[in-house]
Amino acid sequence: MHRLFVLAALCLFVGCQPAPEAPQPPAAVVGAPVTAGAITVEQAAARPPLGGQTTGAGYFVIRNNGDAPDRLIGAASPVAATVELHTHRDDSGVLRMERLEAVDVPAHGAVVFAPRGLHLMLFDFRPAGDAAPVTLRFEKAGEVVVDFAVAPLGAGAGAAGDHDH
Ligand SMILES: [Cu+2]
Repeated sequence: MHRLFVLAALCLFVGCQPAPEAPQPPAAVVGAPVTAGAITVEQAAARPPLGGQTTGAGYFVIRNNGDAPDRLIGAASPVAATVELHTHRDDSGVLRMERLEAVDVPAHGAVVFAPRGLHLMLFDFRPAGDAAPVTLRFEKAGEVVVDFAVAPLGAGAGAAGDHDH
């Protein structure tokens, strides 16, 4: 009787009982959609710097599944010195880049970051391996960490005079 009690007490201390599970972050799947609040970011891909350059570009789709508009107000990455929001502007037939302070994401809408349009500009971009974590900062949804798939743009898409990003 006494002995049983001692054994049971011992069990509590040495872990006969299943220990409470330490929370594990979900395994990151590169390029998989990431959701925070009403915002979902999907198809995230980053182009590494071309030969002799140090800047890369990031592309993705933002979906706002909510009833209120949100805004992308900044971005950062541990593998880039600076990350800026850029767009391209047609300046008398010449595509020029322009830095944006923020990008509106309408309620129940989507915004596409794609070559020759909106893009993330990653300065001094040094991705390690085939994924680069980038934190996108939204006014309402807060910070969303997305693993960008790092790959040069497909041969077909990059061939037609898609010079820089
Ligand atoms: Cu740019």
